[in-house]
Amino acid sequence: MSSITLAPGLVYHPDYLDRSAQEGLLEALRGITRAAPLYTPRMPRTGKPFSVRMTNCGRLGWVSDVQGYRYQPTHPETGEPWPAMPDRVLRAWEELSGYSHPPDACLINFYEPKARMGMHQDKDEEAFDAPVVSLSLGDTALFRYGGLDRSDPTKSVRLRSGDAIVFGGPARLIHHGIDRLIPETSDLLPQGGRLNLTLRRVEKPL
Ligand code: MD3
Ligand code: FE
Repeated sequence: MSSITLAPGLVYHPDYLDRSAQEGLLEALRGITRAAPLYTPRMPRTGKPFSVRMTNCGRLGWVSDVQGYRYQPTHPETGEPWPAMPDRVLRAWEELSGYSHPPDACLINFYEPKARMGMHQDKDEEAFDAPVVSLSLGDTALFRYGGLDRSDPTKSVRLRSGDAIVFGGPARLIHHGIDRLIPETSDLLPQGGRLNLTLRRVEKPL
């Protein structure tokens, strides 16, 4: 398995999932979204809707509404517990994270062709010693990342279907976002668009 270190703590694994693994994971995600439907998160305070729709699997899920950002054990609309993480997702964490405890949260982001995600830091977790592992499925995304300071220079990488990328150590708190999708770059999702899974350890291990 090839991997490329893009910056200290930032490791890119192109083609981590082969086509049959991508299809298997997509099937598992269809089951998850039947039990825990994609919902439209809203910005804290303003209530402005995100262009990305979201759901989660695992013990904790990241949610955003007018009240704020947080992790919670239930779906914000159905009130049900989040579905379990698929085995292939747990295996990706074991193979890529280098962290000795399992993930407790997996955020699933769904991008329609015009969706984007502005530059931000992920800092709603307690365990900053754990990396974040991202898996991409579907159309290629232009991913942008910078540094710890909002004004640090940025670089872009194209994240393709099956790619994994890991942010740990000094890269754990960098600014990052998705500028846009590149249309018709994958036939995995019949209607186009992109799914991204972010695997995390939110709570500190005992
Ligand atoms: C760098 N998602 O859900 S994945 C997010 O493609 C998020 O949906 C994007 O940013 C997406 O928070 C980017 C790559 C990623 C994920 C988590 C990170 C990069 C990260 C956490 C810390 C630093
Ligand atoms: Fe993020």
